[in-house]
Amino acid sequence: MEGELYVRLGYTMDALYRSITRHLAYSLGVVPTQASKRDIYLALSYSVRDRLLEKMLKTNQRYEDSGAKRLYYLSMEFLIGRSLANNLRAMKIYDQVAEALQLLGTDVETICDQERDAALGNGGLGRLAACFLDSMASLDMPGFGYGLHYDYGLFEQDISNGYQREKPDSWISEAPALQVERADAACIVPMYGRIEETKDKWGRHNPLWLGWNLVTGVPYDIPIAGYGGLTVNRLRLFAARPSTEFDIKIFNEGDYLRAVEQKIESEKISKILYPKDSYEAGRELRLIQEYFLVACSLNDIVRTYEKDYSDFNKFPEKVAIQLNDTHPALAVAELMRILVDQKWVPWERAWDITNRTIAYTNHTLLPEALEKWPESLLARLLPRHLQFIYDINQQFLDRVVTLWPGDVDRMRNMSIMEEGPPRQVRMANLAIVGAHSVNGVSALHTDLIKKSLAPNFFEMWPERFNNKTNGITPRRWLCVANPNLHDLIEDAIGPGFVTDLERLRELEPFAEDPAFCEKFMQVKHGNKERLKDVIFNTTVVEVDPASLFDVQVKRIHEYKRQLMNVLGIIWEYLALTEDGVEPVSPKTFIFAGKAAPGYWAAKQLIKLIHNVGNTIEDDPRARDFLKVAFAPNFRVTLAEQIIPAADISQQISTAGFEASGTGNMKFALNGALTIGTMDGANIEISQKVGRENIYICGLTAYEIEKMKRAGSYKPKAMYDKHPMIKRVVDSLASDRFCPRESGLFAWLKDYLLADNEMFFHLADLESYVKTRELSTQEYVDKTLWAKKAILNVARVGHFSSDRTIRQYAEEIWDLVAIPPTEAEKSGKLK
Ligand code: 7GP
Repeated sequence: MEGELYVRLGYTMDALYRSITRHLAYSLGVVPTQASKRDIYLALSYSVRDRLLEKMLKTNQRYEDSGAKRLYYLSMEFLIGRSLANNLRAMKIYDQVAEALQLLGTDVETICDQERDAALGNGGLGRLAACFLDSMASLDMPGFGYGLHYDYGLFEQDISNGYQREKPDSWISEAPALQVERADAACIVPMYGRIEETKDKWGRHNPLWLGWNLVTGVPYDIPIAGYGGLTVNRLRLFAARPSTEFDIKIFNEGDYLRAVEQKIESEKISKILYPKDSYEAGRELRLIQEYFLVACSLNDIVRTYEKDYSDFNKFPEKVAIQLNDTHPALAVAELMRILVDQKWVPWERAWDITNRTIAYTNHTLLPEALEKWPESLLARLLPRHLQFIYDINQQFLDRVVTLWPGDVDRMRNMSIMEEGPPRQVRMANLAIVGAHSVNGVSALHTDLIKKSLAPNFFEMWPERFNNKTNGITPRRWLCVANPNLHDLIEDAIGPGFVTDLERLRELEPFAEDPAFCEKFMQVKHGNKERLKDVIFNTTVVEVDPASLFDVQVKRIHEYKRQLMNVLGIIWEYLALTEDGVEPVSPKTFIFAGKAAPGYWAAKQLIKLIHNVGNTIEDDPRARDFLKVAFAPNFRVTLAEQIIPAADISQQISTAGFEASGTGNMKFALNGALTIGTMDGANIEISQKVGRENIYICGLTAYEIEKMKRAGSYKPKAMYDKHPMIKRVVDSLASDRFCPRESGLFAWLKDYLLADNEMFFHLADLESYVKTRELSTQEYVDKTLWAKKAILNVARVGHFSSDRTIRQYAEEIWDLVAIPPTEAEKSGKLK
C-alpha cells in the first residue's frame, strides 16, 4: 500500500482531547463526565501510546531503509519507573495535554501521579540500562533493549516498627497502557533434554540435542521515545508462556492435569524479578531466566538479520550485542550453538563472528556477585550449551599454554571451569573470553578490573579492556524531576542544553550573579517544600525545609556504609546533648533504600536508622536541631522527588567497592553538594566540579588495599585511642537506641571492632565527621553555598548518558546515528 500507511494522528490540544475522550469511551467503556483519575490516566496513556507506535513504525522503517548496524542491549533489569510525564516531555506535548486535561476538570500532575512505577530492576545496573535506552533514542541510534517481562517487579517496602516488610509489586495490571503484545514474533525456547552422539552423512561427529521441554517467549514492546519525539526505539520484554505444541501433545494423551501443571511451570519463568543486586548462588529458576532471556533475544536478533542477509559473514558488521554484566553471558554459548548447529557455520568461523559481535560490561567487583553455576545444573538444563562451553574453554586454554607454557596456576585461574567440588562455570571468564570488549563503569573501576579482577586476562588481551564512565539522562533527572530548575537554566543560557549537556558550562558566570543565586535557592526551597509533604504523608515525620537536607538514598548495603552515616549522626547527637555543641544549622537526615529480603545486616540497618531517629525525636534537647527521616519504598519516582530537594548528597562507600555510582551524578546535576569518598565516579566528579566544590573524605582504594594486604587495620585500637569513637560505638551497642528491645544493636560493636571488618567504617569515621562539619559550616554561608551548588550543576554535563552512549557507539559498537528524514521532521507521512 502506497501513501497513507497510518491514520494520521493529531498533536494539537484539540486532537489530544478527542483522543483521550475516545479512549475513555472505546478502550475503557466510561463516560467522560464520570471518568475517575485513573480512567483518565489510562485513556491519556493509550493516546500517547498510539502516537509513540506511529513514530516507532516510522523509525523502524528508517532504520531498515538505511541498512544500518543495530545494537542490542541484553539486560535482566530495566528500571524504568514511570513513563507518562517523560513521554509527554519527549514528544513536546506536555502543555497541550495539560490544557486538554483542564477541559476534563483535572490537571496533568495529578494524572501523571496515577502511574505506578515499572520497577523491573534492583538498582544501579537496571537504572543505567533505562538511561541508556533514553540516550540511544535521543541520539537517533538504532539501539534496542531486550529483557524479561516480569509479572512482579522489585518488592514494595513497608516499614512496620522500623522493620522492612516486603510486599509483592504486581505491575502488569498497569502494563497494557505502555506496551503492545507481539504474538506474531513469539519464539520457542528448548531446555533440559539430552545429547545423542551421532555421525552425519560424511561420518563427522554430530551431537544432537533431543528430548527438550519447550517454552514460548512472547514479546511485549515498550516504545522508548527519544527527546523530540521523532525517533522511537523499543524495549522488547519476553514473557514465558507454555508452548502450545507441547500442550497439545499431552492434552491429546488425555493427561489434562499434567498439561495444566506444565503450563504453570512454564509461566513461572517470567513471574518475578530476583530481589538481589548481587546474585544468589544456585537458584535453578534464576539460571533458567537468564537462559530464557538469551535464547529469546538471540532468536529475534538472528531472525531480524536473516531478513536481509543469506549468510552470516556480515553479522558482526550489522549486529552488536552488549551484555549488561554476566547475567546474559550464556549468549556466548547460545550464539555459537545457533551458528554451528542450526546455520552450519564452521566452528572457527562461528567463534570469530561471536567474538566480534559480543561485548561485556562489568558492574561490580564484589566477590559474592561473580556468578558461578554448577556444571551439573548446566549439564541437566543446557547439555548442548555446556559442550560448547567445554570446547570454547579448550581452545582458549590451548592458547594460554602456548603463551605461558607450564604455568599451571595461570591456567587454573583463567579457565572458564572452576575445579570442584563442585565444578562450576565462571560466567565472568566466559564473558571475557567470548567478548571483544570488556569495560568497567568508571576510571577507577576499570583500573581495578585490570589490576585485581582479571589481571591475567588483561595481560593476554590488553586491547580488549576499556572504560566507559556511567552517565544519567538529563531528560528524566532534570526536565521531569526538576522542571523549575530546568526552566531557570533555560532562561539563563537558552534552550538546547538538554541534548548537549556540556553547555551547562555557560551557567558558570551566573554563580557570581546574586539575582540568579537567589532564584536558584528559591527553586531548591520549593523542591524541599514538595519533599516535606511527601515525607509527612509516608512517615508522619515533619521536616523543616529551612534545615539542611542531608540525603543518602540507594540500596542498603554494608559497602555503601549507611552505618557510617548513622555513626556520624550519633556523633552529632552526643556532641549536642552531652557536650553542648550545637550544630550551626538545623539538619534533616533523609534516608531511603531497600534491603534484599535475605540480607539480615542490611535489614538491621533500616531498623537502626528508625530507632536513632526516634531517640532523637524523643529528646527535647535535640529534636529542634536534628531530625532523621526514612522514606519508605524507594523507587525511581521517589528518587525524582528526593534528589531535587537535597542540599547534601552522601556517597560514602568504602573506596574500591562502588563500581561507579549514578546517584552521585543525579544529585550534582540537581545542585546538591557531595560528601564522598574517592570511589567510583566520585573521583571523576571531583575532577570536573573542582575540589573546592565537593567534600572528599576517607582513605583511597589504594590505601585500603594496602592495609588489607598488610593486615594493619586495627579498629579496636582506634576505638581505644579515640574517646569520641569509643563513645559513639558504646552508645550504639547500649540500649540507648533500643530501650524497648534490649541488646538489639549490641552486635554492631563486635562487628565494627573486628580486625576483618571489610568496610573500614572506623578507619574513615573521623575524617568523615570532620568533613560533615565543614559542609554544615559552609551551608550557613548562603552566598558561598549557592555559588558552589551552581558550579556543580554547571560542571557535570560530562555525566550525561548521551556522552556515555556516544563512547560505546564509537569505541565498542561501531554504531552510527540514523537521524529522521526531512519528511519525518516536517510531519509528512511517507
Ligand atoms: C551497580 C554498581 O554497584 C554501581 O556502582 C554502578 O553505578 C551501577 O551498577 C551501574 O553501572 N551494580 C549493580 O547494580 C548490580 O546489580 C551486580 O551489580 C551485578
